[in-house]
Amino acid sequence: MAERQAYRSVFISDIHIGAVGSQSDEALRFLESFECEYLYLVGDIIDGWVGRKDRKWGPQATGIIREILEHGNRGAVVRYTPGNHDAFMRRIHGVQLGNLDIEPSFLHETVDGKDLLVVHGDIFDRSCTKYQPLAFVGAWAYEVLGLANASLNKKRSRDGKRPIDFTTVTKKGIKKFIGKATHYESLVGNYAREAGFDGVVCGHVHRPQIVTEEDGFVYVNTGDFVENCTAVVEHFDGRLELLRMGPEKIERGSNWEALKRLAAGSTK
Ligand SMILES: [Mn+2]
Repeated sequence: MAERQAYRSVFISDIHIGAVGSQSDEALRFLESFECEYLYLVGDIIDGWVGRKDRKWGPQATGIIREILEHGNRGAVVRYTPGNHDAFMRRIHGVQLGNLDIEPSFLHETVDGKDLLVVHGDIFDRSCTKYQPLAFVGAWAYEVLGLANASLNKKRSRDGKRPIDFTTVTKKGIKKFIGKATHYESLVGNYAREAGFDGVVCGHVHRPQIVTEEDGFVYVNTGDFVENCTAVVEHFDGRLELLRMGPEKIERGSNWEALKRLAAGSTK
């Protein structure tokens, strides 16, 4: 097997293991292609409806779980933030199994000092929240975003900065995402920016992207392994890059448009 590519961090989401359309074999090929210090599983890794008749748990599915655990055995810190399709994992918050942490959200500090909120992102999706009572969504948002916010405030107080009152930010955020004319991307971004993060890494909508705004805030979406076969990596200099498992090799790009152009030109 070819030598593994080394990254500081790898972010992957939405493999939907067990669901029809999951490109589990590509996801496994990707997981076997690198080594890293931090491996973030950004939700919807396993499809919770896997027990149904139309869902299958194939050998690649077991291979993926084994490969994830092996990353941990090799020394990577593995952080799992469950999504809406693997929400059953949310019931075991706070669990630490060796190098595997399961929490609703994480603070990731890039090597060049950016504080990134890592969260699956379904709480910012109106189609997932609109039938829920506001109070429930509020409590849920508070729980999901709490850990990353608390970690950020801890770090801010260490650096002599004042803490951010994320209860207020979360309340404002809920009003916004229950509201009408807002896009998922801007909701997630606005929330993370107001809560004091320098960027956000999420998944959920299967729209891979890395966008750096004028003020330096970075919106990162890992994409998925159903339609796009993408993931995001952090290099040892802090640079973030979008990867796509192409038919022959891993394609790289700073943004999705560039990757799509690459893919269009690649031979099948
Ligand atoms: Mn999702």
